[in-house]
Amino acid sequence: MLKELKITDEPASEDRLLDMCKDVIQYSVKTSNPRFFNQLYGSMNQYSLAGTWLTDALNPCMYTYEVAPVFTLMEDEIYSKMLHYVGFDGGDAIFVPGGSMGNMYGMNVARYAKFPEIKTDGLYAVKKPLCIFTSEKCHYSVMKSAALMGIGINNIIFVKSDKIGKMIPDELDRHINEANEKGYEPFFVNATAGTTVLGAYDPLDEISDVCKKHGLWLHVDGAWGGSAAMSTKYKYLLKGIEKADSMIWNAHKMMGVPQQCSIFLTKHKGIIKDCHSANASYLFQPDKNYDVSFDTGDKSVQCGRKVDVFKLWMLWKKEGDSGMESRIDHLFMLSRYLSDKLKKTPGFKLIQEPECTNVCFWYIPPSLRGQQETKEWWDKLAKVAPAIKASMMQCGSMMIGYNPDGDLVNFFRMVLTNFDTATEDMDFLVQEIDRLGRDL
Ligand code: ABU
Repeated sequence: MLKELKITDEPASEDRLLDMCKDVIQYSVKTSNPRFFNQLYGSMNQYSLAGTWLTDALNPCMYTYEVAPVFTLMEDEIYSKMLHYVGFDGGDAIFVPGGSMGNMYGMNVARYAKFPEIKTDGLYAVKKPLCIFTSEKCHYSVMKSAALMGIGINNIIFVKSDKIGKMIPDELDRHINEANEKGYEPFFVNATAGTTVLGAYDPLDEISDVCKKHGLWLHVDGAWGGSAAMSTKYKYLLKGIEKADSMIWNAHKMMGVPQQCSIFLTKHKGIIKDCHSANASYLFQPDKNYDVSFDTGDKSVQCGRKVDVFKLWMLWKKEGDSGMESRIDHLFMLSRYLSDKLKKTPGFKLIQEPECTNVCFWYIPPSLRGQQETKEWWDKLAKVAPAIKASMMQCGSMMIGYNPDGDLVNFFRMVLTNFDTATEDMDFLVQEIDRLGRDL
């Protein structure tokens, strides 16, 4: 197939293209398989898929109401529902291409709120160096955003997390005081609702009190764990979210919508547009024959913006709020089922009780069981997850990610995002890891 990827002078026949499509399917990872646990997404819903196909067939662009009238109104409906779930009623929102961009929006809008002059005069408008705060377990996009926005990675102050990965609010308070004393200009705190690896939820209620005390913008990276807001049973994990200023929430993760589907939300109506607008007169003419407040293009840092709403709207409309809640609860149930099973099964060691739907654990092969946990032992254990992963990829039975984290050597990070996954798949996973790893 590789040599067929080359585009040459010769046109290809339709038959050849069809063969290529079959090859593409054969050699691609089937991320909607209920045993794909590798990443923070992976699911397929027929209504969402239909929404995607129809969107692409219509090929609209979201910048103006005149070319995307229905999808603009649909976005408004989705925004008001999501804003309501997190207590930002009356706020504002915009679809963005992924969680990383959403975190950058949070940082940019926060900076605009405190220093609007930076939009026109650049960073020189502020005399002191800007700084921001985030936990040591935050997503790496916080670093990318700080670099891109001219804040600088060295001006990110990383706040210590506790042993299960939650930011320590007293440490945040201490760092803010210290930064003020050193002559920095703090403006932004990023908290995480569902960290990428361990799935920890930062204590938003306490963090928001610290932010209020110091007059700082609180942004919540809920790209992964934000969907808990839809669950009566698990929304306690987001306690205090309504006191935050902004949030990113990825529907393509726990809500099971196809990639990409990310929504940046803020409780401050109007600020997204004020911060990003450039008033292109060829696109946003004020004298159109409709209410131009329906043109959303100037809220976005993009010009062309793909329609991401329809695939989400189709799923949500089909399921209703209650169906969406059951789907989220199902994933949480599976994570608790798996962690209980791992605790009872010889050779498995749970890293910590799951808060979100990530379940992190080591598999200890019989050759390493019952021994002293010396440095050499941990070095050997570090090689187990990569070896099992290689075998599972070879036989194609399932796909799970692994990684080290801080002092913890390579462990499996099981991620539950697919509503078609069942408890039987959890039983299979445990047996399969043991089958692939018992002779290591
Ligand atoms: N925010 C993207 C996370 C990628 C992953 O760990 O699956």
